[in-house]
Amino acid sequence: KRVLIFDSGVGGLSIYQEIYRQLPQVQYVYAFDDAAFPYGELPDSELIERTSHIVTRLVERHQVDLVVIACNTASTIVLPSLREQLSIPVVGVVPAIKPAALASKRKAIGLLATPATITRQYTDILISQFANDCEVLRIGSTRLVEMAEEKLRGKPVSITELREILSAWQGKVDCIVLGCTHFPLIKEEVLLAVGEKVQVIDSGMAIANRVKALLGDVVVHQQVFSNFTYNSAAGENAAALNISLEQLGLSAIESLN
Ligand code: DGN
Repeated sequence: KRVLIFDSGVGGLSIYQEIYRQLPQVQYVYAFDDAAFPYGELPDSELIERTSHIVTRLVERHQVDLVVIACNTASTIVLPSLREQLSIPVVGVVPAIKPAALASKRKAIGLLATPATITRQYTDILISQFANDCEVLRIGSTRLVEMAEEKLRGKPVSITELREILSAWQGKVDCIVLGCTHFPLIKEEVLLAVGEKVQVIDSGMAIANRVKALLGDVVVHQQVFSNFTYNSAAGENAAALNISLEQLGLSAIESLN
């Protein structure tokens, strides 16, 4: 079985790690659209068009059995059209509002995502469906996405800068939703910056469970695939990222051009 994981940048690697933990015998293709990064600033129509184009092409090229749109910004808008175009399961990643609402004792949640995700109708619906007994304070930040990318390229995250971005939450929330797949990559830094006892929730494990259920029992015929293809729409950042990929135990870079 082969799974395609797609994001605008390195964020989807946080989702890949969770899925791989549960399904190490599956073959993975990782694709990131660094030509249009960051997605949190793109108009909706362009985002839908780009992701449909790239993902349908990759599905065909790599003959995958399942797609994970490992990007909240894309998932909260492109899933209906992608599912219409593809005949294989498409799993989206959206903010983990429901588990956060259940976990929050003070009924005060912080949602950390991209500027696009926090204003999406999809997000409003999630909140009114699962967290209408909670106060949900939203922070949308592109800078945080960049900081996660920089971390994977070897630049340390500035806790002071992070603290400033998160300052509106000081003492107000007891549960934080990481509503962008880049953010689990800087989870420790977020906890440090918040500096108090908060629970941090992301969507990784739920996605891995869903992928496992959809793929069913993966039969391994003698051969174990640990092959991982790294796909970049523009290819320009691929070389810089290769170091981190090696650290993650991944290999192979392929350009989409
Ligand atoms: N990783 C993406 C998400 O989960 O929303 C967004 C990153 C970006 O392109 N801004």
